[in-house]
Amino acid sequence: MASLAFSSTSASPVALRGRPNKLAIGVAQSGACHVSARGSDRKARLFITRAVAVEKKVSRFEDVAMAPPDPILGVSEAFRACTNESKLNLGVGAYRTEDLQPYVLNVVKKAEKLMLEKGENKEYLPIEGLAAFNKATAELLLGADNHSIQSQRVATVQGLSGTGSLRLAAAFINRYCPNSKVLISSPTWGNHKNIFNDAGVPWSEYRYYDPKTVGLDFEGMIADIKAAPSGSFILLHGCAHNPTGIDPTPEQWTKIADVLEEKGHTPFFDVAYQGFASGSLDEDAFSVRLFVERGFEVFVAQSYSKNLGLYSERIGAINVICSSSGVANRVKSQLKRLARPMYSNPPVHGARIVANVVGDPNLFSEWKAEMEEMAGRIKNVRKRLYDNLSQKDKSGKDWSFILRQIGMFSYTGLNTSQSENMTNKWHVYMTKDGRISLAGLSLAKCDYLADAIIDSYHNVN
Ligand code: PLA
Repeated sequence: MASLAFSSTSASPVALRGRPNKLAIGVAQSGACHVSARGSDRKARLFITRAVAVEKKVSRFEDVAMAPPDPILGVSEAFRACTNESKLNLGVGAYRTEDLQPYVLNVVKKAEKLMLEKGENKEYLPIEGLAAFNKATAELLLGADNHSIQSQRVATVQGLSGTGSLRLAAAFINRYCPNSKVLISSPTWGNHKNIFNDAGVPWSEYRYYDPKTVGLDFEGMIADIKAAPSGSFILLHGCAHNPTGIDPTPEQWTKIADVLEEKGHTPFFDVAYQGFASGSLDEDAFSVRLFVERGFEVFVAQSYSKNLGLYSERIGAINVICSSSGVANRVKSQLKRLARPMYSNPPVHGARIVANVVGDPNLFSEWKAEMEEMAGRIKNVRKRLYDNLSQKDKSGKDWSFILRQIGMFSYTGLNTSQSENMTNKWHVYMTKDGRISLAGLSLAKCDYLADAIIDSYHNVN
């Protein structure tokens, strides 16, 4: 008789499969029983081997630490878990209707209907993505008659929305400009740092936001860009800077271009809000077009999450405007080479939606009208919030900076504890840097939000 520290029935590998390993050990330790080894020592050894294997397999990942929740997407998780009726999700930049419901654009529904009627197949796309999409996206960004397009100097590769496009460009920088640094604004969209960290690209910050004026620290920005090693990549938000909502003026953009030229830096634009900031696609592309016009080689990551509401379709692009068509061809070939082992080729659905909307004059003008409407709703909410704050706050504080900010967000100036008070006391879910997404706010809720902001600002240090 052999005494084994497990039950021959319940501790069988099949029975254990799918159970948490800790439970398996519990069984192994407490369920001691006798198993007959008569007839076959081998059988008994097998059981022992299995038991040892089970015990050893606590987990090879036991030392993996819990990752912190994402500072932006984690806010939505916390919001979903909250049961308070007044709760508001002003964390992630996702457009909501006045009833605070997600919005699918009518042009998207129409394009999808067209796509269904065409009955297109689901074959793999080429690595660089859907040709009609790539053409449309570069034209939207630069203008169809832009010289860089006419002379085939633009390398466009469809990406996994803005994030995936930024990540692909970061991988390119890591491989082909390994000693270059990327300069990012302080503050910036939090994921920029993760993207460059994971791609192994060194980065540092340039001054951008001045808390004293709640405006742009233009002098600081220029000084830091000047001080960066020549040939750095300077990450710029094409429009509607996230999180501050503060953009340089056209004159300031020109000065920024002068400094980049002087230092031999390469501009790298993140364009996540084209058309969403001002309501006009062309106006919001001003900064990018200025740099292209001036003859820079430019990186531009684009996203259709916000302007077409295609958040979960993961549709965007990376464009590299090069000095010759030969360089553009080679750059594109290397972007494809980087994409292939990462995700092979991009998804087709969102690309077809964009291509159909942009390619059809009626849908295109309908899209522009819908975009204006969305941008307009956000502007109305911004104004109402400002009105409520200035009427209710008797301290004399000037809230007019809210009106000067543009895009989806308002950077309220609330610090971490004040932002936490917004959530803990008022059930207003927002990022800890004091950013609120006005796209998730309704006119009806401005009054409540103003009370929450005034309380948090004046009563919490
Ligand atoms: N670049 C900037 C400046 C962004 O604000 C965002 C999205 C992206 C890129 C990436 O968007 P995409 O991958 O969906 O195209 N920022 C959001 C969402 C709206 C997020 O954090 O992912 C935000 O709440 O800041």
